[in-house]
Amino acid sequence: MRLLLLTHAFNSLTQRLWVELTRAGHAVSVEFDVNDSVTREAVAMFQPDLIVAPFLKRAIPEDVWRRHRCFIFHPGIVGDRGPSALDWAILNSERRWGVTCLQAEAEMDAGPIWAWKEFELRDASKSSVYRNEVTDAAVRTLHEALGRLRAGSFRPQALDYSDSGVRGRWRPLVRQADRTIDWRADDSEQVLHKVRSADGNPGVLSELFGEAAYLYDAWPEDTLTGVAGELIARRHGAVCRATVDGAVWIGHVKRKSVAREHRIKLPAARAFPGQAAGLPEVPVAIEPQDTLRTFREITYRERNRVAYLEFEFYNGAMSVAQCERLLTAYRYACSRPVRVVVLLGGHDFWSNGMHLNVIEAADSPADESWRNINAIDDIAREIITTDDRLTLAALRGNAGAGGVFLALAADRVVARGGVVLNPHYKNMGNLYGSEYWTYLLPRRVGAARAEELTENRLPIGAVEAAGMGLLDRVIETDTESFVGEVEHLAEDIANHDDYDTLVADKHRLRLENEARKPLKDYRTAELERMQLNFYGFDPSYHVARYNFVYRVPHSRTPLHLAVHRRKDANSS
Ligand code: COA
Ligand code: THG
Repeated sequence: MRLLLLTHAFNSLTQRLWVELTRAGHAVSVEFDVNDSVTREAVAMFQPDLIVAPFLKRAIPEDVWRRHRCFIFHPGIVGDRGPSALDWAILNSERRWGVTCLQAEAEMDAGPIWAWKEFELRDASKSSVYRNEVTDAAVRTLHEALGRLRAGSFRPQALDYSDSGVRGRWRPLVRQADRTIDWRADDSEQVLHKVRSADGNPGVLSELFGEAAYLYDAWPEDTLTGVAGELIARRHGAVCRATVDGAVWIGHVKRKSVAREHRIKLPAARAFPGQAAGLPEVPVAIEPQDTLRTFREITYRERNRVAYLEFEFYNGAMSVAQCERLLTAYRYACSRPVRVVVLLGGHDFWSNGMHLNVIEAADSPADESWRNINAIDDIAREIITTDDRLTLAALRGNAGAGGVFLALAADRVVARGGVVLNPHYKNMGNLYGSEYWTYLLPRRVGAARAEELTENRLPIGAVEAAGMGLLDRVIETDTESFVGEVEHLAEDIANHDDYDTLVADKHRLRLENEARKPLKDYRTAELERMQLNFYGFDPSYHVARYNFVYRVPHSRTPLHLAVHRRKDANSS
């Protein structure tokens, strides 16, 4: 079929559906929902058999949905309607939630239902539920709906609120007043809940250091206490605030009442540098000695001669300081009597490369970019040159740009089946990229494929990635069971009869490669190009980063996605 993905943005859900539909053999094109006339134009050009809308903020025009069937993917159970589905599900502490595929009609989200799936609502942020449970359920819903459409005889069910099985209902847009934190009354669980219901967007509007700010990235704290509402500590980028029954950490904030150039989401201590400096820095060991909860981005543990490093960096973005801490943690792992070091990344993202928001906020974004890329390169080099044990990158969540190549630094790379990779830099203003990608990518997929991947700038699914050798293996589970599977795999490697041979082979291969072309030469050549991106005459990278960080709305769909707008587009 010819499928048009009509969407507000090419976000993680849209990318996953793009991957699934392409894998199923459909001709897929993408149009951003910029305005009605652009949508009409796209439909006229592509002549889709079906329009798929995974992420829309506006109504599809009547002439479009009357002439073309449109599948809306709504992140709610049957009967749930409105623009804040997941926000309400979290605020109302729903136990089960779901995804519904309905056909667009005049009344928003009230059209006939083609398919739906439910899942247990995990205690996590809105965006985490969206990137995991909602995305996996949407994929299953999509395949079921397409099967029914193909079968021909299926009649979609009209929404009927008199049916006792219909639990959902219309809910309006969540207002800030619906989740205002009362620091003198709300306990820690209530604070966490409210922040999670609004994380990643729009955030909970509260106040910090006496100034209005949106809060994100909240973590529980089981030890520290203080007078409710007072800021009592800082750790790395986060600040700790006392509640009536304990305290919570706030990792990221966006200041509200400042000039536009300061209104971006940043680590809390970075957004309020002067004020945060006055708080006591409370250190934490990377190796938990108890089950007490606290803010800890990097976690180390080991079992049966395997080391596990998790790095729960918000949005997968890695600033200079975060890279330095990760490098220290990696070196610690390599100092331990372990045979395999597993790099688990974070729950939602393995890594998305350098921290574009922190770079944007720096006095000199060019200098900060330079420091950031070097800090990531230092980690990549340390992993590549680890010659006395084996390394495994295990991707629970997506990776993009430098984050993908950092994963390739490990000896083996495995991913959860639902993972989507973006192994390219060009979308960020023609960034050349580093992370030793010119060494790591061709040796896995060959020079031609490497060129294709970096030029096409398309997402690829874990299955396709494994097919071309970019990954070694796909593990088909959900995010929650993935780590258990990885533990089996890592222990198998550690206990393998040939373990010593594998390490010796790896060491020998590295020496051969080094003799052919020293690792530092790859880095030098990549960084020469990056220096041009950062300091050269062409400001594309700085412009693209600005647009990305400030979420400047798209004015058109890029041609690598809008196949129907390409001059060469005449294939099926
Ligand atoms: N630095 C800072 N923030 C980043 C980031 C980075 N490198 N990568 C992703 N993010 C943020 C996004 O801004 C977004 O923020 P939000 O909290 O305001 O929503 C969030 O992470 C990702 O949201 P989501 O909608 O799930 O992402 P996506 O699936 O649409 O996009 C990527 C995934 C990787 C394709 C996209 O985020 C991207 O292009 N990132 C930039 C990658 C890059 O160029 N890195 C620098 C080069 S090393
Ligand atoms: N039929 C048609 N178009 C659609 C849907 C449909 N477009 C997408 C929509 N379903 C699913 N998403 C939304 C998006 C917004 C709203 C409801 C469902 C909504 N928005 C408020 C408004 O427009 O006034 C304000 C929201 C805001 O400001 O964010 O109610 O079934 N044809």
